[in-house]
Amino acid sequence: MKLTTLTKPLLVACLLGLNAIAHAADPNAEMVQGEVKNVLADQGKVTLKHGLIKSMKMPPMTMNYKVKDPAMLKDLQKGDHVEFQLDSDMVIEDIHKK
Ligand SMILES: [Cu+2]
Repeated sequence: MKLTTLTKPLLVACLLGLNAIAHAADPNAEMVQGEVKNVLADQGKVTLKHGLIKSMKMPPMTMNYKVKDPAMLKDLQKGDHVEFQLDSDMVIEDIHKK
């Protein structure tokens, strides 16, 4: 899709708005079980094979997730079993090994 000069600023404004809503780890947020398939440190992302995420209505799958802080990736490696929490933008706000 080609973005017009009108939709571009709107899209940027929308993304900024979503960022403003992102907040600290919610103690009530769903803990999701997963397995690290890859660590994409240069992209600030991690590839996770995850179980059902009820709150997002997402079935089990393998996908890339962005982490809130790239430092969260430093102790993770392929094969690690983890638990993680997502914020409303589907960014990992908390992840740790089980
Ligand atoms: Cu997924």
